[in-house]
Order: sequence, then structure tokens, then C-alpha cells
Amino acid sequence: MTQKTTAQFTISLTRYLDSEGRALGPLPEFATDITVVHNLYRWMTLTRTFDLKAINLQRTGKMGTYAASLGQEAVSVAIGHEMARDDVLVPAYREYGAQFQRGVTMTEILRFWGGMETGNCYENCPQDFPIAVPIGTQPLHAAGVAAAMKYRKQKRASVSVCGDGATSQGDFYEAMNVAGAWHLPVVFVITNNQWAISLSRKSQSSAETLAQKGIAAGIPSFQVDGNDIIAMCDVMQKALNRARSGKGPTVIEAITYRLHDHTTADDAARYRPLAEVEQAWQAEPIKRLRLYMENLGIWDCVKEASLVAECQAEVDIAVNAYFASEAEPVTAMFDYQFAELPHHLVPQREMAIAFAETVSVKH
Ligand SMILES: Cc1ncc(C[n+]2csc(CCOP(=O)(O)OP(=O)(O)O)c2C)c(N)n1
Ligand SMILES: [Mg+2]
Repeated sequence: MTQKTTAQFTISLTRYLDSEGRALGPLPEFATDITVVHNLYRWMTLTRTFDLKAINLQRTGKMGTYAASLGQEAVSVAIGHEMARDDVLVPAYREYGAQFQRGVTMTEILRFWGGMETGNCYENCPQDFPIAVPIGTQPLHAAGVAAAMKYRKQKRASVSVCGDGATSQGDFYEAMNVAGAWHLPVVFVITNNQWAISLSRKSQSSAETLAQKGIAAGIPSFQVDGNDIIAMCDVMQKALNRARSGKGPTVIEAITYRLHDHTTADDAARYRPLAEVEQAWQAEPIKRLRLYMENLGIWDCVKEASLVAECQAEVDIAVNAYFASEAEPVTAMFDYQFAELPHHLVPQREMAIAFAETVSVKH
């Protein structure tokens, strides 16, 4: 018998800043451009301000269930920052930081979570996909979009975002395979926030990394510190350039932490230890970039206060526009699902109309 190693793989982890915002080595050029750094910080702060307001709207009965992006802002802000106008984003449901930069309005997001599907019909970026709650759909959809781009010989890329839990879905592996086999211009971002509702990352898969799932399909695959926006932007930029220049797909596993409950319908305190969450707060991305800027001497508490006020004012305007927008009629949930309403839903539609007349539906 003979035995030899026929293939070997490694997975690297990219990180530029430690959790105190100190550079661990030479930084990419954009990290020393004050305008770029301020801009990244502003988008993360705006996203968090929006997030906290949206949670409050749900808690006070003014909006439906909401999925927060708390703690994951660097992942989505980096995605939005690096994508080009005519790339296509295929998001899951925590990618507000990317969506805002793509032109999705905060009011549209509030309308969506307020139960108005029209909120998913983006006026400023109609080619981006809507928020999709079905887990693991995004990679395959993004692969399809990338196949169309390649067929049309366009220098564009699609970006899929899904969670650690989504990587267990069959669709995820199909997407990896077709993207690898056809060298599609797609970037698969796995937001590994350590939890899929109450299932921990460790219980989710025995694979050492989630990135290695791309290796099986012949795709260059990496881990990145998803709480380090400099690292996130750097790997995103490289992956998008690869895609747009015909070099094929990339898988990026962004290591981060979901600091909030899964959604406002969840209570994470029932399944994860407080100590773990407290530790994760130490590594959160906004504090890290703020410390980096303070170390550089380009940020102080006066600038911070003025940014926070500016973001709050922007969010208030969006919330007021949401309050002023017309609620969807109760029939909407029946009317746009089927070409022809199945007969068993006809009486339910009538019941819904009768019920709506007895209550004032307000948001
Ligand atoms: C196909 C499908 N199965 C199950 C669900 C129910 N579900 C909603 S969120 C979720 C967990 C997803 O975890 P992960 O992919 O890690 O994303 P995260 O919520 O952590 O961002 C599940 C199982 C769903 N929405 N879609
Ligand atoms: Mg998760």
C-alpha cells in the first residue's frame, strides 16, 4: 500500500485591530484616510442608532417583530462600503448597515418590519434583493444573479449574506458547488454570530471553521474578524475585485457576535450565559473603531456627541415618515401570495376583513 497527501488546505484569519483599537501591524492604506474612517464610523453609529430605535418601536407596539444587527454592524457596513453601485446585494435580515449605503431608506426597513411588504420594494436600488427570512436562500439566489452577470459578460458581482446556521442548509452547499464549478462572480459572506436562535455555533457543525465549507467546492475561503471593520473592508474589497475581474467566487466567514436576542420575539437569556454576552461586548466593533480614532487623535467626545445627535435626528425623521405612511390593508397578505386565491383561504380573507373593521389597525 502507498499513501500520500493529495491535497492540503489552510484557513487564515484576518485581523488588523485588537479590541482596544490598536494596530496589530501595518494597516491597509484606506485605514489611514481620515475621511474613510469617519465615514465607516458614521455608518456604524447610524445603524446602531436605528437598531435601538427599531427595538423600542417593537417594544411599544408600534412595529412588528424586528431582527437586530447589534454587534454585527462592522460586517454589514463593510459590505455596503465596498460594493459598487451596480453590484447586487442578496441580504438576509440583519444587513441594514449595507442596505442604507445601497440607498435603502430607514423608512422602507421600518415599513417592512411593520408588516408592509412594500417596504421591501426599494426605490433607490431596485436590483438589490429584498430581506429574505427563509434561511439559506441567499447563497443560491446570489449564485443565480452572478450566473446572469457572467452570461452577460458584465464586470459586476453579487454578494450573498447568510448566517452560521444557514451553512447547514442543503441550498448552501448547492450554491458553493455551482459557484465554484462555474467560477461565478459572487462573494458569499457567512455572518458567524455564534448563534442560530438557541443553537450554538459549536452544536451547529463539527467543522472547525465554516469557511472551509467553501474549500470543498474549490472556492478560496477565509475567516475574518467581523468586529474589525478595517479587516472586513480589506477582505471584502479583495473578494469583490476578484469577482469583478473574472477570478471567481470567495467565501468570507466573518466572526462576530449577536449581542441582542435573535429577534424581538426571543429571549436569549434563557439559553446563553450572561458572562458570554458581557465578554462579547468587550470586542464589539463600534468601540473598537472609536478607540482607534481616539488613538490617532482624530476623535473626541465633542465629535461623538455631535455625531450621535445627528444620527438620532436622521432616525427620527425616518420614524416620523413611517408613522405617516399608510398601513397596508389586511387583505394584502392574501392578495399578493397567489395568482388565484386557494378556495380554503377565501373565507379566511372575509374573516380578516370583518375583524379589521372591529379594530383600528394602527402603527
Ligand atoms: C428555511 C428556514 N428554516 C427555518 C427557519 C427558522 N429560523 C429563522 S432564523 C433561524 C436561525 C438562523 O440562524 P443563522 O443562520 O445563524 O442566522 P442569524 O439569525 O444568527 O443571523 C431559523 C432556524 C427559517 N426562517 N427558514
Ligand atoms: Mg447566526
